[in-house]
Amino acid sequence: HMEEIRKIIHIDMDAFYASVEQRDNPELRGKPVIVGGDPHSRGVVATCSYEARAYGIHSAMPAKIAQKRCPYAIFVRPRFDVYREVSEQIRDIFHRYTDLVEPLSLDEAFLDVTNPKIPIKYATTIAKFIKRDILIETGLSASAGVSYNKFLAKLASDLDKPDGFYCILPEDLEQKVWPLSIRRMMGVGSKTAQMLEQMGVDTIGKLAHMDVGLLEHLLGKQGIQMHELSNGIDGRNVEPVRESKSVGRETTFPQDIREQYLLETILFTLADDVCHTLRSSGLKGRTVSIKIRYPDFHSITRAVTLDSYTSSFEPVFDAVRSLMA
Ligand code: TTP
Repeated sequence: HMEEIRKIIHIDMDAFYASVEQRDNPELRGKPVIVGGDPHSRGVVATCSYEARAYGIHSAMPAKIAQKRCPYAIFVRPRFDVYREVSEQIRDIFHRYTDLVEPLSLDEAFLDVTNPKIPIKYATTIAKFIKRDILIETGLSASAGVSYNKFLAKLASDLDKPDGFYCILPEDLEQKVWPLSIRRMMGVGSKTAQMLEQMGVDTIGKLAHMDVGLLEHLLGKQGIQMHELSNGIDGRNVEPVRESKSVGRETTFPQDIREQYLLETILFTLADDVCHTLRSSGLKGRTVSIKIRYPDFHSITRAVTLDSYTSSFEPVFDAVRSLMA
């Protein structure tokens, strides 16, 4: 029998942290605002206002570089409590329309409105209601993407930012999606993108027309999935309660640390913290990974999968230590 066509909405707040700061402090409105760490030490940009983006500033950029690009930018520290509050407000709004809500982060969620709580015929109408509710109740703007699967809904919410509204129907794939850069695809990292671009595959459309066997040969299972996504096929459901997949801790030092024993001491504390969290939440994990960031801000990760699930310090720290070595 034919599968019912689903109606999926993806909502993403615009320049989330920065918009909250501009909302709460009128002096910041209309100005380049950077939320994040200190440019005089090793702060990183969490996000920035659209005014700051005009200078080429973006998330994860060292604050020092951001300040060079825009000396008049205003730096503010994040206020996570306020962001969490707004996050709860928007989640309450989502739940007026459906309980099939899958939050991806504080400011972003998928909604399945195939059978909404309120009898509204069009998903596009619901998306507009949600945007309106968010604006009236939080004073903030969001972008909405509407489509028939998660991949396309998320893609859509990004195509008309800020205050965006974009809908992709099955018949729109060729015209609206295929001309887009493969870099817009979720799950395509810059290395994969580079490799594909070198083969001349720079758009989602070209990816859709690639031989799936070749893609599998190049990228394994991920290649098959990318081929499906680019052809508008994505069976993933909106999953209302997401179990946490990982527990982690990280820290940034005020000065570079190179001495292995010092790094081990710090990893010891971080690993101990992680194991405490695991135990107090009744969780266990099997894959241990570490991330190291170098003075030039490039980072590497290494992971190992243990034979069994654990929340005990010893096997975790053993793994951490050999990964660092
Ligand atoms: P995003 O939704 O990725 O970005 P954004 O809301 O700031 O801007 P856009 O309008 O382009 O969607 O991230 C949401 C929040 O998460 C962001 O406001 C700050 C935080 N964040 C970080 O702290 N570090 C990061 O590297 C990123 C990408 C986001």
